[in-house]
Amino acid sequence: ASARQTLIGTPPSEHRAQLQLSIDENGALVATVEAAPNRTISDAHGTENLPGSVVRTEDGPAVADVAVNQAYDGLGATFEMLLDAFQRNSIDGNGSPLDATVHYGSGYDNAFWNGSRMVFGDGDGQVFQNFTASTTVIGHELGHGVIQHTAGLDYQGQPGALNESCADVFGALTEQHLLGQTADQATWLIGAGIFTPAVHGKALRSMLHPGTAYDDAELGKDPQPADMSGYVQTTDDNGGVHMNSGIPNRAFALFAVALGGRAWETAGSVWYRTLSSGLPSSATFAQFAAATIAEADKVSRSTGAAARAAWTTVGVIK
Ligand code: ASN
Ligand code: ZN
Repeated sequence: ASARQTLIGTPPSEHRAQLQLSIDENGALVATVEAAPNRTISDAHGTENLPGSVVRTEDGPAVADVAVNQAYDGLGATFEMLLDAFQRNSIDGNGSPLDATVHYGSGYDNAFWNGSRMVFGDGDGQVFQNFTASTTVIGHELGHGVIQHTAGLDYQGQPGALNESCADVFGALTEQHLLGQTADQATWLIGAGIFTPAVHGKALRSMLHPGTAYDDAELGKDPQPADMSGYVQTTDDNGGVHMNSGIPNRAFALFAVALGGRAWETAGSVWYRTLSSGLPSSATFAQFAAATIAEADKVSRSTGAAARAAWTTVGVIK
């Protein structure tokens, strides 16, 4: 222990992290981050006042309110995925606390990352129910925090759609990691379980089959394009960030399924390294594709070829 502390120092105690050094079977030095989450869940009690009152803290017992426990567990699942898959200690990579507010607003039909915390509405009860019910939604919102601390993709146009897509990637990987699913076992759905039974639909989005997540009399049809021929030019929603994200979402899912195995260990690590290796915040689809292919090529020729094939299928590269 003393040799380790001499080498790397002792992390501040509030970060609750420890770097473990070991020698692997090839004699190489391996560094592993050992860390624990630091969660605080607050309740806005149906108002739009943040943060609201604290209702559950780290290592505190489960409470009577299901939404509080769902948020607590979903934050934990995301934390564990980031640590296990990418050796990333929380949102900022340095043990940042995980803060969330539930019961935000009245009949509030969304969840969001506000730059420092996750905020969850209860839904209007007609179309949406409680947004904490979906691990993919929680992983998505926390993923926005990771993106903010890495590539910082601009929330507009193509970099905005990449920001949305990468948040979906973190959401999907969180659920797959929690359930121990391989890429071919996964649903690749984002937000399954937040529609009320009245809605004709499976989820908010489908990463593998964009445009097929719902088809409902009230909501309409899932508008996501599956390739560049359907790219949506609009000034709504920061340039259609939640629509055009379907294109890179499908590239990721196709890549992960082609590689097989656990997506957080394969395709996920290629995407994560792309986000954290100097990608410009203004990256276009083509720039992002080239960067993921460069990272995939470092893994192996076949990994690079699979990445190229996926981006070709969705029409981003020729
Ligand atoms: N749930 C949405 C998202 O995280 C909220 C938003 O558009 N800001 O993308
Ligand atoms: Zn988002």
